[in-house]
Amino acid sequence: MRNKILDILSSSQGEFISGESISETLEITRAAVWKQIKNLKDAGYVIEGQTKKGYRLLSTPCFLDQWALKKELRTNTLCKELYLFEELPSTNEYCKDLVRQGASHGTVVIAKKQTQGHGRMQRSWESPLGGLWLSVILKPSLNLGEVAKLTLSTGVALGETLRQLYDIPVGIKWPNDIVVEGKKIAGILGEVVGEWNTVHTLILGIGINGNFPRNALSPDLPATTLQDILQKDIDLNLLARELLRQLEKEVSSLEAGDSQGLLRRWTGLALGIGEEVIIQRANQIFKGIFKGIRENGELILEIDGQEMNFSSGEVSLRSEKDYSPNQSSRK
Ligand code: BT5
Repeated sequence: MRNKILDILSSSQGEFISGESISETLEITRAAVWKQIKNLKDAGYVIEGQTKKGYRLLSTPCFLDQWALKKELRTNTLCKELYLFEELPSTNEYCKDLVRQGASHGTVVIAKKQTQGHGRMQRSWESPLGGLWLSVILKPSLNLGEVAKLTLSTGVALGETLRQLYDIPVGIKWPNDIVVEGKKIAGILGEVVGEWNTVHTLILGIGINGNFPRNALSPDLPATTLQDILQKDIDLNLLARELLRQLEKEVSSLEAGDSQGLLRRWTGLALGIGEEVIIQRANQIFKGIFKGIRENGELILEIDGQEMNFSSGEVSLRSEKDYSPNQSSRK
């Protein structure tokens, strides 16, 4: 009923629509209409009511809401199925259950808050209320090697979305940290599930620090939030929609075989290319020039004229100015 009222209000495109006409269309009492409108207002919808004219929808809430998110979703395959939770341990873990139950390509799971969000190698991911904690189930027409590139595609989609919506100087720190002025604002976790030989399923987890202050996170993290940067709350539904649209574009481009395009777009957003960087692998330190990445996402480091490749699982990258030399080093 709630969504039907929203459909009616939004279809009148800003014009007033009488309580009587809503009650007739939905075959409910005027009092029931009034109650639903009150609930919607309490949920953050701004609805103007005038005794003679009726109601009109002025704006949708900026916090996550299923109807508001799906309203202007311009995707073809992503988000046909949407699960939105007040709280989950982890949206990626929830997706794993859905995959076991046969969830389809493009299913999206969002939680307003996560209690056991995680990053790569089971590192913890802090996910307070106000962020966008989202996972997408993808079953793309790609072989396993290509599927792995989708985390690069997600970095591009995320970088483009944040630049276009908020005009902020985001960059990608290899392999896939999304950073503003040296501080992480979003992270990506891609997990391939399923057997060899079957359709490869990828769960793409994306976490964006949205409408909460920086101090809601542990003080030692080099992190920032959109609220801190923009000094206002943003519409999380719009952010999710635009991100899914950009992601769909990237998935299609990879399915069409355009790895070179992906590499070009990734490089355009990457931080530190051409600069001297430090790579730490276990206790070894490698210092060299960050030349870029290979098509498979490996980082190319030039050391004394020789190129070395590093894959993301095992190393961490720092620019030389961030490096504090009180750690064991060999090179
Ligand atoms: C990531 O891992 O950056 C991937 C994060 C993916 C989170 C999403 S949220 C939706 C989905 N459900 C999940 O359970 N996960 C995904 P990694 O590169 O391993 O970075 C993890 C490190 O980032 C931690 O060890 C902290 O140092 C730092 N960190 C933790 N929470 C953070 C936050 N909210 N903002 C910035 N940095 C954070």
